[in-house]
Amino acid sequence: MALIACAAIAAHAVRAAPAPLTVTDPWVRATPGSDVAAVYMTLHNDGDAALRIVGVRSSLAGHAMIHETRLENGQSVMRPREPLEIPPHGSVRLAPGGLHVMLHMLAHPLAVGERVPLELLLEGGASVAVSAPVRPLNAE
Ligand SMILES: [Cu+2]
Repeated sequence: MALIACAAIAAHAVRAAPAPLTVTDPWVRATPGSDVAAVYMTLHNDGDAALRIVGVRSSLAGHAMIHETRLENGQSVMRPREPLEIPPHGSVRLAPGGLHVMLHMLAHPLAVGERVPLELLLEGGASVAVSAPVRPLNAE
């Protein structure tokens, strides 16, 4: 009986534990006439262990994943960057010209001021919800 009670408490603790991930200043760059868009934000790990983002989902996009823009042979290219690790008590910035969440197959063209829901999927099963407002194409 005591064993069953312990197992139940442990299962509850795992499910209830919030990920120590703080997301600040999320935003999406509007891309008129396109069904792709890039999402930017700053991620901060408030915990003592590294966090790894292993995937991203959005109800507004058929496919979402973390990309990194890099210069290769003088050309700007985008490459998948998953998992993305955030060191203990460290920050990772997703910003124009670097890391971003790439949204593909958008359900509709994004309007400035609209909010895009995202779910960051962490290694171990936790997830963090993000609501990113859409800013104009010329936003920095
Ligand atoms: Cu991209």
